[in-house]
Parts: sequence; C-alpha cells; structure tokens
Amino acid sequence: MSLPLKNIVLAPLWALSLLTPAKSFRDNPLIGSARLNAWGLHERRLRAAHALAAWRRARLAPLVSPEDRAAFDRDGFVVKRDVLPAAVFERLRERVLAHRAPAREMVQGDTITRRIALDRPFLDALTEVREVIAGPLWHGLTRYVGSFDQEPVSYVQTILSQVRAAPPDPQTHLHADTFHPTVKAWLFLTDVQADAGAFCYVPGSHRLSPERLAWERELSLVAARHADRYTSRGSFRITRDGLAALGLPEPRLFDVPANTMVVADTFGFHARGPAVRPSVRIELWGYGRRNPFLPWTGLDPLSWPGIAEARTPVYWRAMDLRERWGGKRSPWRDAGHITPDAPPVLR
Ligand SMILES: O=C(O)CCC(=O)C(=O)O
Ligand SMILES: [Fe+2]
Repeated sequence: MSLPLKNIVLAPLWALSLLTPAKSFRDNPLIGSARLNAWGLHERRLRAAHALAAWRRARLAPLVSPEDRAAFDRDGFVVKRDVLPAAVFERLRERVLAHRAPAREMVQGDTITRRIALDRPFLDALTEVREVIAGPLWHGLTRYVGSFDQEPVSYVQTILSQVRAAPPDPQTHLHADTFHPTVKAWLFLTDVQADAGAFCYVPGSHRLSPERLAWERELSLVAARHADRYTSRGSFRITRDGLAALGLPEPRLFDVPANTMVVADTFGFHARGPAVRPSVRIELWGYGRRNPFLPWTGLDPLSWPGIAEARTPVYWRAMDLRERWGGKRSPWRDAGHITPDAPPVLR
C-alpha cells in the first residue's frame, strides 16, 4: 500500500487505540504527535487513566489490610518479609527449583530473563505455588495495586545477570513501564544482594504530581523521535538529576532475603539495580495490565479459571507462529524443559 493510503486505512485504528493501553509514541502517530500533545493529549490520557485507577482502587480496598494500603498509597509499593512460615517456604523453594518445565528465555544486553509459565500442569504439580498465588496476600495486593480484579499473568522468573559479553541490561535504567498504573509482583525465592541486580523503586513516584505531569507533557512533545528506544515506545526513562527536579527521593533498593514479597505500581520509576558480577535472581513473578480507561474492576474473561493459566502458553505459541509466517522474531526463545536454576541455554 502507498503511504498515504495506508495512513487513511490505519487512522481510525490509531484513533481508537487512544482509548486503550497503547503507549508507543513511535508507532502511533496520534500518540506521538507533538501538536496533539501540545494541546494536551498525553496529559489527558494520564489524568483520565489515573483518576479511573483511583476510583477502581477505592472499590478494591477491602482486599488489603489498612497498613498495606497506607504503605502503598505513600510509596507506590508494598514489601512483606517472611510471607510464608520458614519450613513451608523452604519446601516450596526446594520443590520449585527442582521442577523441570518448559522454559523460555529472552536476551536483553548482558542479561537473560527466563520464564516458566505457571500454567495448569505446573500448578497441578506444585499445589503449594497455587496456594501462594491464590492466597490472600498475592491475590489482594496484585488487585489493589493493579486497580483491577484481575488474575495476574504469573511465572517462575529467573534473572541471569552478566551472562553474555554485551552492553549492560537496559532494565538497569530508571523508567516507568507506561503512562498508567500497572502492577508487578515478586516473591523472591533467592536472597537478593544489593549489588546483584536487585529491584529498585523511587518511593512516591507512582503519584501523578503536578511536577510529574509537567515532565510527562514536556517529554510527550519529543518522545516520538527520542534517541532512547524505550522512551519512544512509551516507557519513559529518567535520570537521577531528573528525579531531584521532580522532588523525588533516591531509589530504594530491595536487597531483601528470600521469602520477601514486593508488589509495586510500575508507573512509578523503577529499575533493576546494577550487577557487579554474574548473578542469579529467582522469583515467583506476575504482572497485570488492562485497559486503563475501563471504569469497572472485574468482568475480565482472561481471569477465568482455565483461561488464566493458558494465557502464557498460547501467547508464546502465537509469537512462534508469527515468526514462522515471516513476521517479527519472537524474543521469547524456547529453552527446553529445564529447572529455574539451570545455566543459561541461550548465549
Ligand atoms: O526485574 C526487575 O528488577 C525490574 C525489571 C523491570 O523494569 C520490569 O520488570 O518492569
Ligand atoms: Fe520496568
């Protein structure tokens, strides 16, 4: 198709996607339009998404304790240590680390992210993992922080830092994942050292303050052509100096012992801390993301039992098929049946 014709065909889709989580300034010329953003498009999407999230969260508040709610509202994350009784946790860790399952790996810079889906066969084999993700803490916090009564997509995730001779892991730069509130959750199965790729988060950066809004507006005018690829795709990066200018504190590093749960709103600025040596972090990990412009909290067919656990295998297969049919290469490469702590398969 010639370019103008293609644009005419795509224009209605670009317009409709303004009401979805679509976030790429580079790929959607409306989201990326300097003129529309000077008129306040990006700002309006932010304001609407955050107001609706607050409205949904208020209705999900009974799912979390008053202390956890206060901690989240202040910081943008909740940290819970010793979430399982020691003996129960030890057994869970041993069983998870010994369990071979279909794994995928993705390379980013010198780091490999490995994921094993918590699909039906996995959860049937390791019922203690099902108990954790169905338990009141994981269930309640992921819903409140994510602002939806939605089952997160969950995995056993292994971060293998510094396993390749390549530029540093791009996740080590402070960033917001997207323009609206969204949840990620970790239950660390290994102790996390401060210099071994620990998660870090800037306390209070989940708030859409007037300073943040002004910063977002400025960046939205140039994001489509930004030199940083992640920023141009809508995951805005920020420097340490930028944090200070927004009146935000230094990031807090989660160098926490195993059996600690962290649940965070990744609209807040966060990163993976640097690793000074090859290191391995293993966790139960989940994320939730949905159309931020929905006024209701529930009604999510993808959260239904049977469907929720099938999402990842279906997604991985769809990515494989797209690649096979000449489309984009899937970043999630098949790593075979392995345990979460196996050495990296991809190099
Ligand atoms: O794994 C981490 O420590 C954080 C990586 C990150 O930025 C993310 O998962 O959004
Ligand atoms: Fe992130």
